[in-house]
Amino acid sequence: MAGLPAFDLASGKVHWAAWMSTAEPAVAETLALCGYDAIVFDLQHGLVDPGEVRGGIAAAALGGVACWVRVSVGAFDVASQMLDAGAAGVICAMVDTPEIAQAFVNAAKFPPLGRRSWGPNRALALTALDRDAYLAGSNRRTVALGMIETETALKNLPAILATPGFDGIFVGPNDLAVSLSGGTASDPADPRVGAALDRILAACRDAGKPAGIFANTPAFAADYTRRGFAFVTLGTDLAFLRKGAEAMLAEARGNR
Ligand code: 3PY
Ligand code: MG
Repeated sequence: MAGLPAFDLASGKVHWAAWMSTAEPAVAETLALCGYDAIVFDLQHGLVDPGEVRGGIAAAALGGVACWVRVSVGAFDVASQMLDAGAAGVICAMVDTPEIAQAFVNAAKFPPLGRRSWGPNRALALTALDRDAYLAGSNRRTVALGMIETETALKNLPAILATPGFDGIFVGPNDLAVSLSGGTASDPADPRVGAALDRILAACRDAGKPAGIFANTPAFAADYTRRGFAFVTLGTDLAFLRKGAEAMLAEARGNR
């Protein structure tokens, strides 16, 4: 087998991912055939546990796309486990401080950058690499993105980005709206969120690191690519299902 495609966020092209709240292998496999560059499985707000995500990773990877997993802040051991299971990258929620960024890097990167422990059992098969080749390229190949989604994280952005081994930012615009509104609103169209996005993109450019973002709708996604985000996610799988099911029912009824 050829192994997984490279996932190079510095390439200048926009990478599109489908976001999954479930990890049903047949759904992951189907989304892998839809033209997305990657699939993100969500262990923070998703409806799944790590065992189910392992099955989803294998199905999507065999469908030829890179797999990512979002973990909750503090669940750093789970980040390592998902890389061992073949994830190409991990996204950690709520990275508010450089200390959290360092703890995340410790889990996601082998020495000398971090303290990831050896055990990439499934990843060896899915990448088609032997032990030496996997270890030699792992810190470059597996990507660790931390989520900026609070006012505190914005304040600490330069220090977070300066963490060695911390590959870049993934923005949570919904939580950012909640945080910047003092807990009174969750609308990513809030101008305070727009201003924060410009600040994040400028800091990432200064640090030479890429920025990704979760898009609630295709219209938000178009705005984010115009602004310069390198990695944009659409979804969730449940939203894809609902939209498709509603559209097919409306078409079948012929608006009667
Ligand atoms: C956010 O927008 O806050 C997210 O975490 C997206 O999943
Ligand atoms: Mg969030």
